[in-house]
Amino acid sequence: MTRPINDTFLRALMREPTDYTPVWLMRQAGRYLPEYRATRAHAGSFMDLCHNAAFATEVTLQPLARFPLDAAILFSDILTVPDAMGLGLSFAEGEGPRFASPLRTEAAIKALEVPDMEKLGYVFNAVSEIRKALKNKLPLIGFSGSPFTLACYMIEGGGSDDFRHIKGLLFSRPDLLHRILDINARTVTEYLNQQIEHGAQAVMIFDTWGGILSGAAYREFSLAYMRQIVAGLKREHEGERVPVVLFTKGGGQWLTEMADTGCDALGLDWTVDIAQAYALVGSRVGLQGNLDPGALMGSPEGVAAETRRILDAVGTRPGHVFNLGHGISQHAPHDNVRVLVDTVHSHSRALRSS
Ligand code: 1CP
Repeated sequence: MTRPINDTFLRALMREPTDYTPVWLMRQAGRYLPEYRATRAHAGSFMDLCHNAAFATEVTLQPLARFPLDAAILFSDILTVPDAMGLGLSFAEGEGPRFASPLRTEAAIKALEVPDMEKLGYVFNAVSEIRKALKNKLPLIGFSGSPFTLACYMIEGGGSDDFRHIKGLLFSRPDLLHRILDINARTVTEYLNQQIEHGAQAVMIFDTWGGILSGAAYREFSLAYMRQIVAGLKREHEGERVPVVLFTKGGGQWLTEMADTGCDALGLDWTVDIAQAYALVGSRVGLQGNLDPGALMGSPEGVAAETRRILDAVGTRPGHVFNLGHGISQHAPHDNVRVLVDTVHSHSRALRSS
């Protein structure tokens, strides 16, 4: 009913045949684009961009105006969720995110609650505005952080090199970490369902830090809660399937278990051999990835060769969405991004016709 005119991305996630391999890039709207830096300078802080639906829409559309990408992703951040829980998010200039009130005491953890979704109303407004602006040309991806990845920021109070606070809690008071994760999982389920209600046509769960865990801890503290979310998501909206993509950076060892959660597709980081991933789970889920983002720092010829290598490994099997293995660097040259997108489209068409 409301299928986008270009539905290649949705079809590939569902492992349906496509004329070519669709492509989008994690963090495709961001600082590598001069037009993003201009809007950001005009809007003020990064969160000012997120709070204002007009700015969020403008920034979401910028990479699509420049490159023939096959999907749009909501411009927002995973940290909107702990901000709505009252942890006090700020972005210091030139530094990463900071929380004024990280979860460091039992009392703070016991006081944590699922926030009123009205506090995240600005995100849902942005979803509605972006859908309108896309005029059904391309599908819109909604997203959230995983319960564990959100907990990393909530407990550490920002980015971390060693994750010592969350690991300390995990190995001394796992009951308290489970309380946080349960609240995060219930919040993320509602948050993603609201994004779907407002028009997100696929959703992705970013588990950026699940890969810092042992296999046993990953199953207990990250995967179990993503499984709970997948089970609670609205999988159909306006008569169309809404695919769910799970991405654990560093999760290459756990692809089979990730596929068992009932998700539709898995994101792969660049350390995974995509042909092996196909052999393991490619008959059950779509696969999204997995160019090393560092390849964009090389020559255009190198970008094209590395892109073709991944496409050749997949061949003509359905179910592949091309992406980077993690977010694009702010230093990536746009000419290389163009070569990447054009090579995905031309080489995947050539493979299908040979
Ligand atoms: O203008 C600026 O300075 C802000 C830079 C920036 C941007 C462009 C941040 C701060 N967030 C974003 C947008 C963003 N974040 C998107 C937008 C959609 C897109 O175009 O893809 C998405 C999907 C995210 C998700 C996100 N934020 C993740 C998960 C994915 C990943 O990259 O691993 C994580 C871990 C964050 C936290 C975050 N937000 C921003 C920064 C610099 C960070 C990393 C902090 C750290 O750990 O050091």
